[in-house]
Amino acid sequence: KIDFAGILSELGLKNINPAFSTGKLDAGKGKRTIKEIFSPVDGGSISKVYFANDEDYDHVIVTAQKAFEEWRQWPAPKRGDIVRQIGNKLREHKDALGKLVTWETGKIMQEGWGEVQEMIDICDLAVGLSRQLHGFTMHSERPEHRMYDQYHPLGLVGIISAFNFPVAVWSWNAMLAAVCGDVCIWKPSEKTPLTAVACQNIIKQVLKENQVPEGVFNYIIGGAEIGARLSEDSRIPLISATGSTRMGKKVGEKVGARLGRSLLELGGNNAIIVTEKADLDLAIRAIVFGAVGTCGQRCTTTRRIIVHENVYDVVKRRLKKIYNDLPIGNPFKQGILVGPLIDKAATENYLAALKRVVKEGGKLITGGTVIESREFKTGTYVNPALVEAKNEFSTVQEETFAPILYMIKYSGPVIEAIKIQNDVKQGLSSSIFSNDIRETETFLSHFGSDCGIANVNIGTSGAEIGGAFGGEKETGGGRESGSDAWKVYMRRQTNTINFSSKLPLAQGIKFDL
Ligand code: UN1
Repeated sequence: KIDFAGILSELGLKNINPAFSTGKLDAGKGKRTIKEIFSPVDGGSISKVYFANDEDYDHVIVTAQKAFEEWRQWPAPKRGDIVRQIGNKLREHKDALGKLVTWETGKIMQEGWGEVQEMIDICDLAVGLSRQLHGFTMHSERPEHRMYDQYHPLGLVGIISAFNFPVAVWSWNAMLAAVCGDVCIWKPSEKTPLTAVACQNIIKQVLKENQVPEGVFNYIIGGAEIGARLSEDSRIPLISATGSTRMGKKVGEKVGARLGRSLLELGGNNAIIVTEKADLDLAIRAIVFGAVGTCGQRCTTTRRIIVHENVYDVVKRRLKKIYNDLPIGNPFKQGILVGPLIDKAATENYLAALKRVVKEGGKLITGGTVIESREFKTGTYVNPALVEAKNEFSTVQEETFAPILYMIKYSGPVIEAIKIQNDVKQGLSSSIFSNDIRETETFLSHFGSDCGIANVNIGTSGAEIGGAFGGEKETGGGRESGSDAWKVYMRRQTNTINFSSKLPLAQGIKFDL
């Protein structure tokens, strides 16, 4: 039994929740629309939220600007200490926040908790990073000169996040940005604003206890118009956006027009290559988790498998058997592996894509139907689909945010499979299953996978936060999370210092006055 009222009260959610996080404006005043948020799990109402108006937007930005002036004066390890405490608060509320994620998105509880764990992990990474924001030192060509580069706080960071990872994506950006000395303005997906309000409520006490200036962590609830305003706003040097390629192109264009910086993490069309040398037990497990996990709504979801002709039939048989038996249902129930899609519109997209691919010559092997019964009245529960298809079908070339797995056959050496894999517009995640080092190294080489993530004997989804996360081509080129992804949140400065009594010029230029 889930104590829903308990979750709302632990996370400080009210009957109607504020449209933004800062300032003295009473969230109930002024002209604001109210949106009721319904759960994809059972169609029931969770809570309500105000949408921000124009005045709210300006208020948040001005508060954030003021906060930045102060926050950048805090030593980075002190900022890291705030993030450490935020991580601990998330540990305390992991259960409730994970359940709210499940409630609002429909992902299974294991994944709801997993998402909060990802937030905790990035906090830990950011704490260490707060003492390691280092540049290089170089040797100058001039005598008695010193050269180095350093990283300074950048300013305001706009974070536009998607419904499918409603809280983790915020934390990857916000925690790094915070230790870098930036302040964040988070626009969560309008489909999942309550988890955002909950995050703010969780961290509120830490911010207050430590006298962190008001406006270092902000959220603002609204639709696409808020995203557009953030993108056009030259007070915001960096916009980090996660979502569809269509959305990313709009954001990228607007940010580009003012020569701002953008970090784009957009659609994927991720494939797993299964060669004749694959350990099929591992491959099948990875394919199923990658394709039906989160009901096919991760940007890293496995959308295509490219299977060698000699093992194709056995892979198809085994997948069909598993697909016919998938535990689909209420994501709060233990043992359920596939929850609902986010809303009815997603179900419609799912059905439309299946119809299109069949028209193009694809063959539906199993699944592809909506589950309607007394238990499932929402129209959001579907049977994941397994489809035999060709890579060149226009439907296969697109990312459909639903559990459709396209099976594609290849023959000949692994390079043929890699060619098929790369022959899409997106470039996020990829993987190969093979125990042959020649095949796996070819896949990882400069003429191998063209994706931002390339795995061996691991599926396409479920990346750890220690690595840089993101992809190439229409995926947008941005990198979040680990490795040196923090650099995008700072401005770099090169410094040359002369401690000699002369003024020699670089390149040996003579300029005698
Ligand atoms: C996303 O779907 O936007 O690698 C992020 C993964 C997760 C993150 C997915 N760690 O699948």
